[in-house]
Amino acid sequence: MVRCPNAALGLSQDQLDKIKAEFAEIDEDGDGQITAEELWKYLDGIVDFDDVEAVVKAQDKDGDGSVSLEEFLANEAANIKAA
Ligand SMILES: [Ca+2]
Ligand SMILES: [Ca+2]
Repeated sequence: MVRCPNAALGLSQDQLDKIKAEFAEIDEDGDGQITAEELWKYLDGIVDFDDVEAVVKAQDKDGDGSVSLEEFLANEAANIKAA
């Protein structure tokens, strides 16, 4: 399991748990990486696959083609702060 980066992200334990649960739900094969395919399936195909791919690319900071829990957390934390 990844080390808890919540202090650095400024999230409460509650927010962190919710984000982790959401990540686990999207990560269908449980390998700790969200691919565009997994996110697209999670969204029930209601958006264009190209759009989902763009979202994954934007969140994929290390450029390995998928979103790790750390990348997902960083992105969600930014969203929460921006809200
Ligand atoms: Ca996965
Ligand atoms: Ca990545």
